[in-house]
Amino acid sequence: MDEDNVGAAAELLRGAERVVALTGAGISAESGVPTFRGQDGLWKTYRAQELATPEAFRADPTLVWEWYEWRRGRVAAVEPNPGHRILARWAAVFRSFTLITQNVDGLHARAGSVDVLELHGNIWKLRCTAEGTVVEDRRHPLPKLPPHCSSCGALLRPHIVWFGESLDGPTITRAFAASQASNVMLVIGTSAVVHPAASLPFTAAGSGARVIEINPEPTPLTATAHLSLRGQAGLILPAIDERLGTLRQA
Ligand code: BJW
Repeated sequence: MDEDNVGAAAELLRGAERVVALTGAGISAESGVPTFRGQDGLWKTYRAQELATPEAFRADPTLVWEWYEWRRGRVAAVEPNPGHRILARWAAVFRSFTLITQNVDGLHARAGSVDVLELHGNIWKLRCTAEGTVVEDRRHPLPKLPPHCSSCGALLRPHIVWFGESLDGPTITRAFAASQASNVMLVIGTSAVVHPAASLPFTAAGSGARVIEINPEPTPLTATAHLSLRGQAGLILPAIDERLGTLRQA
């Protein structure tokens, strides 16, 4: 691990009052949840346009649901890792700490984070395609595929933002406002290619925030980030946390 960069990240965080963390699939990789892109990513085996679009769901709801059932099973079988847990703890360390995630796995909440801005929805929630009502349903496997709304009988869909769909207005508005107001923004485990989430760190940097990227690989954000820490989030976040503790005591 690059100890100098860990120290530099802790120094930036020590003086920060308003901190934002944006996470992507990489933070859950060490828990055993597959990422989307890259060597072992989901999109290597499955084609996004056949599964993660409203058109795919309209064409074959059972196929799409089978894929989500498989993913619900994987997520149910894993635990949050030290990266999730440090971010949950940091809510009490900084005057203002906003956690924004692109992940739908709910692992941040299971690690103890509250008020997480889930930009792309949640795999444990189902939405009625007719009424738009959202219900939480943690059963796995679901008794019947595809599931239907108990009130009107219409198809239920995963409460997830697919390609070409709009993000929840209040959630993305809060995410941009927090990014714009931040002193430091951590960008952890995202390939930084899916918008509008990928625009958040650029908004933060443009408003004067220091941007710290944590990722084993370079991304389109790397050139703009003030610090890039190469490696696994589950190792780097605890290392920063330890250094931060030492600095705060000094
Ligand atoms: C580790 C690690 C370890 C590994 N530690 N790190 C502007 C420009 C161009 C296009 C658009 C634009 N605005 C909108 C668009 C269209 C589109 C888009 O962005 N397309 C681009 C791909 C080109 N966006 C949308 O359609 C969005 N809707 C929208 O904007 O509506 C209005 C509109 C529509 C159309 C045109 C214009 C406006 C909706 C986006 C919804 C994204 N949904 C998905 C799928 C959900 C389905 C599901 O989960 O089942 O969300 S896509 C998928 O990608 C998923 C993720 O949340 C998202 C981001 O992926 P993430 O998290 O970055 O994961 P990976 O796998 O890409 O990267 C993992 C990273 O971790 C890697 O970098 C690894 O190196 C790293 N890593 N181990 C730390 N241990």
